[in-house]
Parts: sequence; structure tokens; C-alpha cells
Amino acid sequence: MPNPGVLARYQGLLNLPEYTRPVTLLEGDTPLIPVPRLAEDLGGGFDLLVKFEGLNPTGSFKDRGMTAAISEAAGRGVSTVICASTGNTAASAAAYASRAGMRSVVLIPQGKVAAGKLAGAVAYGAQVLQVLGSFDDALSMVVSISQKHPIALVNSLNPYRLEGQKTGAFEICDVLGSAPDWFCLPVGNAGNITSYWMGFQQYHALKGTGLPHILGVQAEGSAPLVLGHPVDHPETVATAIRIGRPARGEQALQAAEESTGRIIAVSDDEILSMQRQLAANGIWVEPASAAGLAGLARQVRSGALNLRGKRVVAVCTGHGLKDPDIITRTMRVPQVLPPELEALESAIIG
Ligand code: AN7
Repeated sequence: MPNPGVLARYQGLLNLPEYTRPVTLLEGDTPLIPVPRLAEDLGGGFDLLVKFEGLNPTGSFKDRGMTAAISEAAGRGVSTVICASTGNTAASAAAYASRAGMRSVVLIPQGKVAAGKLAGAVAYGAQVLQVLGSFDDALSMVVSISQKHPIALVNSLNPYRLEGQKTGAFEICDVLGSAPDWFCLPVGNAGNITSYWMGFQQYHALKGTGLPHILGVQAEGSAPLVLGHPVDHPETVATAIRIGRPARGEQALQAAEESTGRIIAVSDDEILSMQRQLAANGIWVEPASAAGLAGLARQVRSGALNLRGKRVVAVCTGHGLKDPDIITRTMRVPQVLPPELEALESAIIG
């Protein structure tokens, strides 16, 4: 059966109002890709699969929650939606709003959004505004304006975002027949980790699919949930998770605790190194998306986690195409050849 989009596929399992009017780009149904060579590199003896969420319509996992938030808004006749974003939410909100015939406004931290995401938000027709501040500043501004004017907030403070996002957990259980033993993902504003835990719990209550331990991973320069306090000036190369006051922080900590998992931080170098390792397995993700597996690698290396005989699923949240600058900025410019066979031979054979 062709994929009907996550709302239709999991109708009845998502807590959305009667009046919801479906707006979909046929998101979801993303592949769960085995990466045996990467598992070997991490010591071997366990199954490792990547849920590649970069293959959603706008190139990130945000589309699952956005179809739900925009569908609810469409059902009650909303004409304008707004969000703060490190980039992916902006592109997704813009696409689904346009699809619904709504106006969208997105607030981004000035100069800190990857090229592919900014271009997406513009291409899909959002009004893009830059804030001289962080994502956290932008979020507090959009929350205030949505309380003052009839503009719907579509950040993950919007409960319908979480409802749609739960479908990632359902899909994993449907494909594997049960939840994995460990489940790792990057954590920024903490909507995704909150939703996955809700989804795994709901499916387990319904179908006995079991519960994973959750490993949430932040970047060291933006790790409020590891430090135990907000970070006023978050920094990391993984701009998607450059967030110092996660809106769903409490729930993320609860998910880690209830699942007997943990939330840890990794360095930018570990993130970029895992981005390269994934690409060496044919999966190019944006830096933030590599954080979950970078955290898994760190835990295995230090002996904090023994995965022998276990099944592990890692969510890779966004496509590498969204953040090409990080690659092109540091690469060696490709060699230029005259149009002669000899030059080609000497370049590749020596
Ligand atoms: C690729 O787009 O917050 O912990 O405004 O883009 O649910 O926030 C993006 C977050 C991980 C973290 N990976 O997810 C935004 C935004 C990627 C992301 C996260 C984001 P949450």
C-alpha cells in the first residue's frame, strides 16, 4: 500500500481534535537502514540500524509533527502560523503552511542557520525574520506574540507537534516487530525525545512491543540537560541543536529516567567525525543528526554501555544536503584538469 502520510497511517493513535483537516506531503515511512560496518567499527556484536529521517519531504524529521500541527490549525481556520527555528522547523512549517494556503512567519537566530534550511524556508514562501540573538530569544518572542495575536504557534510547545512525531516510534516497532533495546537521538529543544518516548510507551501499552532505553545526546557547548541549568550562550557546529533552554527539557529528562537511559554530551569533533563515518556508509546527515550516534560511540568506547547481542536504533534527524557549507568550507577544492586523458590518468593512477 502506498504511504498515505503519518496522520492517515496512524489514525486513531494520535490525539488530534475532531475538526482536524489533514494537510500532508506524504511524510514518514522513512527507511530503517542497517549499518553493520559502523556497528563493527564501534566494537561489533550488536545490530545497528539508522532511521533516516532526512528522507522526509522537507529533509528532516520535523515533517511528522508539522503535518499534525498544521492540520489542526487548518481545521480551526487559522490563517497565519509562526515558529522560532534553528532551521528545520522553519522549512517544514513553511512547506506545510503553504500547502494549507496559510501564511507562515519564521524567526531564526541571525547567521546561525544552515544554507539549505534558510533557502527552504524562503522557497516554500515563509516570511523569514532574523533575530539578533539565539534560538531561545526567538522562541520566547514567538510564544509572546502568539498569545497576543491570532497567530498559531507551531513550535513543539504545540502539543499536536508531539502527537505527529510519535509516529516515528510506531514505524520502528512496526518494522522490527518490537522496540529496540537502545534508541539514540540528538536533543535540542527536546520535542523529539519526548515524542518518541510517548510513542514507544503507547505502542507498548497497545501491542506489547517493549520499551527501549533512550540515549539522548546534546552538543557540549549547548548541553543544558547535562549541566542541569540553562545555557545563555549556546555554541556548537551542529547549529540545529544550538539551544540553551529546551522547551521540553523536563520531559526529556523524564524520558531518560523512565527508560533507564541517559542524556549525555559530545564534542563538536566527535559529531563531525561521526558525520564522516556515516557518510562512509552511504548516509550523509547534517551535523546535529550525527550527535546521537556520536554519543553511542562515546558510551561504547568508555565502557559505559555494553551492547553485546542488543539491537540499537539511531535516529538521524536531517539530511546532509541541508548543511553543505560545513563540508565545502573544510574540503580541498577539487583538482582542476585540462580536458586530456593523460591528466586524468595521472590524477587517479599516478
Ligand atoms: C536535524 O528546527 O529545534 O530536540 O528549530 O533540526 O526535538 O528539538 C531543530 C532541532 C535534532 C533536535 N536534529 O530536535 C528547529 C529545531 C535536527 C534538528 C534536532 C533538531 P528536538
